[in-house]
Amino acid sequence: MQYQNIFTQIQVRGPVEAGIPLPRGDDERVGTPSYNWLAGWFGNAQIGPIYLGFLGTAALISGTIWFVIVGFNMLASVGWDPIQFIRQLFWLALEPPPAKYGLSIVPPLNEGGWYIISSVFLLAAVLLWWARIYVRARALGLGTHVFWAFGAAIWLFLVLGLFRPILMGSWAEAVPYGIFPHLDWTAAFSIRYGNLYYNPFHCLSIVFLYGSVLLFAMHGATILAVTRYGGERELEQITDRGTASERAALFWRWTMGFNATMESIHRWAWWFAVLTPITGGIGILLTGTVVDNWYLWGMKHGIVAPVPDMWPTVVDPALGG
Ligand code: 07D
Repeated sequence: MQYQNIFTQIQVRGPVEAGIPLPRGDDERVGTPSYNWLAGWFGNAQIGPIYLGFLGTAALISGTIWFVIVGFNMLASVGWDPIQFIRQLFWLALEPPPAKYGLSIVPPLNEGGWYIISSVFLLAAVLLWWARIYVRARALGLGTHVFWAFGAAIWLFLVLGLFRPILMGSWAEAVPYGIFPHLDWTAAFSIRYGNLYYNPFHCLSIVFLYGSVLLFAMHGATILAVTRYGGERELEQITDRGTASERAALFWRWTMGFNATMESIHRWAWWFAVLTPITGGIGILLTGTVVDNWYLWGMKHGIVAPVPDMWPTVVDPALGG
């Protein structure tokens, strides 16, 4: 007999699982559950039922309105030509209002008005979904860790699109909606403020981003490596001896002299993940408000070496008349 654990690629086709009963009879799960072979490749083969409820439905509707407004503005920008819409999709954008409108919430529709309207729906969608995560976790008797982690991402989202533009006095500071345009925005932002690499909070954010990647790779690889001993049943194994978990822990202790525990590795991962956008948001909020040029800031604080005094003084040709 070969040992089969629940961490296998075998797709079990038993009776569908309906989920635990919900309190106060608020069971609004919809959809008839079914099995999908492709879904089983990536996760659980069972699809549905899904709980939508008020918050979920409102979030999806609001998010769809944002998406459609952005899409139609892009379509309008190519003269309503569907072929050009597809061809140029990655370059198209719905831009925020120009700086001359400041923080006005009613600029002309085709000069950022649609951007403001769509942003209200995006904000509502994200916040409604955030509330949904809290309510669902509570209803299922879970902790609220996912809610707080999503809150960390929302912090950066709000800094980029709401808090910083307000502090700077203009919606023009916000990020455009579009694939390449939002990348161009990050590049222009970095250049405008003297190279974001010298922003210590951007540094920290990258540390936590890459750190998250490293921790996730280490943990994922460790669990895969001990799956033949049932390593995915992490919680049951925390206190047991001779289990997959203990072997996994010993691998790391004997490799690098120290090991996380089955519980602590998940706290490490959670903190690294949430600190990525938390430190990132601080860095963006300081940019243009407190610090105007991160390169010069770095020079002032001894991070950037001063330019050596070895070149003749260059006079700006534009001043020559
Ligand atoms: C963006 C916010 C939360 C998102 C939410 C979702 C929707 C709906 C719609 C599905 C991710 C909202 C929902 C929009 C979706 C549909 C239909 C979280 C976000 C709630 N950088 N950089 C970071 C690196 C450079 C720049 C963070 C690396 C250049 C700017 C991260 C490099 C320049 C900003 C990071 C590098 C530059 C950042 C993001 C290398 C020019 C930010 C963390 C190797 C390109 C952001 C402090 C994150 C930030 C940010 C990494 C280079 C600009 C660590 C690895 C020098 C302007 N950069 N970067 O979790 O926080 O994002 O900066 O070169 O604003 Mg950077």
